Amino acid sequence: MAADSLSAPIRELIDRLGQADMMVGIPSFKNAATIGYVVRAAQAGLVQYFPDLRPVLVNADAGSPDGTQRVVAETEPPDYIERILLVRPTNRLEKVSLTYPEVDGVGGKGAALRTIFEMAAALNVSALVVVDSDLRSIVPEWIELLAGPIIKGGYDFVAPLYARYKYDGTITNTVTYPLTRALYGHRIRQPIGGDFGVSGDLVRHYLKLDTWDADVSRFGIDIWMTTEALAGGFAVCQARLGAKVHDPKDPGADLGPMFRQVVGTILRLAARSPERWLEIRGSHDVPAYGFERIIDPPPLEVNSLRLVAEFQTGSIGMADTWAEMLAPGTLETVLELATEAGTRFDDASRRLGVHGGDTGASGGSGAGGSGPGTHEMADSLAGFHFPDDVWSRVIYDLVVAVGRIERGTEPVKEGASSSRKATIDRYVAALVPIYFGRVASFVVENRDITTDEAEERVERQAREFELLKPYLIERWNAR
Ligand SMILES: Nc1nc2c(ncn2[C@@H]2O[C@H](COP(=O)(O)OP(=O)(O)OP(=O)(O)O)[C@@H](O)[C@H]2O)c(=O)[nH]1
Ligand SMILES: [Mg+2]
Repeated sequence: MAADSLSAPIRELIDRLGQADMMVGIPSFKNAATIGYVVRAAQAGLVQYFPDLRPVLVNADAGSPDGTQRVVAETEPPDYIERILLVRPTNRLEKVSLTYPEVDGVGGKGAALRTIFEMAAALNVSALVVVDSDLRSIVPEWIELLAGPIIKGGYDFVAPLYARYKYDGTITNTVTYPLTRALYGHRIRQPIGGDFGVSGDLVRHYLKLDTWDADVSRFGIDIWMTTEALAGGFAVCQARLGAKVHDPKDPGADLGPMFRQVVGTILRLAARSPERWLEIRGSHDVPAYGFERIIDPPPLEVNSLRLVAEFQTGSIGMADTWAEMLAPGTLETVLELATEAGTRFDDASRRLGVHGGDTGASGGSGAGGSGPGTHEMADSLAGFHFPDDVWSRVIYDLVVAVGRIERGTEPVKEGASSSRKATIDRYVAALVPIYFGRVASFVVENRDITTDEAEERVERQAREFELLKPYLIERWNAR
């Protein structure tokens, strides 16, 4: 990471606070509607579970125009704990809301977290808990679940474990979980969950790394934190948090940029440091803290028609890039699948009576009564199947392709590093429609099964990644 970039007001804040034992950090961008609840839960958790520590809550906001920071400033901790329990916190709970500076001209979730890391290091905290500001399902116990393993168990990194609806977390399910598991050998089910516990040691380690880039300043931050914790040999565990309920996103409509930032980051990290994964075979469980829960997370709408349509369109506009980044065998299969996606889209839209680019209500929801719903769309595409092994090869081909660019043998001419970055960005952008095809297949095949049963399909795919790791290694070494 580049040199410490704390602004004068943030320095003054640190001087005023002096020292803290534990920090809850909350990045935000236009979350006025939900952040008050998150702040109340975090404050209650700090008082209830860690009454003897010096706590501080830091909200790093993007300068949201919707009053997010005001909500944070005005949110008082609930008083029921002290009224009912004989708990008298030893120290006053400090709470600050600030506008974080950009990192090298880039703002985003990662830039917000970087300010949080710098403050945590400056205040010398032993544990930092970060939670998203759009959470509806956080309860005070999350603070204990994420910080307890650090403060009482000696762990350095606590990743979340939650029940998510079968169609939520598609970037996690299709890429970050199986790839992290196969590359580094740790079965961390939610490597980009957004809610983490980090030890003071690991925060200091993060601040010394030189792998921070523009994608990390945005949504690449979560996978960067997880990967660097694993690569640094830190003690890692998971915490069972129950359900993750947050602002829902339809993969086809909302997740393109996030996909590029997250997947760009995981690929770059893998390609830059092959010694971290070349020798690793198989995988092992990562211990989990917290009582198991039985919860049905609320459903999420997915427009699978749009997903197959974009897959097919991608095969036309991006065929040249696909040919550069995929192995010939993979390319051939992917092109066949994309053609099939187009045919199925045409059939399905005829049957459902939707035309051209109009694939139904925005977000795919049929709830408004306009256009087909999630299940109906998936049903109309019945039989569409993007196999696990093909998807694994696609991702492994990308690792190899990004490696070729990152460690390029061409002489470093002026601007070479920026043109390398542009090429990688182009590859990752061209992966998006293929990811859409893979997600469509997941939705279609799992439309009639429960979230628990769909979990078994995610595991099956993760095992396929492990099984095919020799394919990656062979191609990597053959370059
Ligand atoms: N400070 C800051 N925070 C951001 C920015 N973008 C997103 N965030 C915060 O990052 C957290 C996660 O963002 P979400 O948009 O909910 O993304 P997500 O939940 O990880 O994504 P999905 O699981 O795919 O839905 C939330 O607390 C956001 O407020 C940003 O530009 N600046
Ligand atoms: Mg969210």
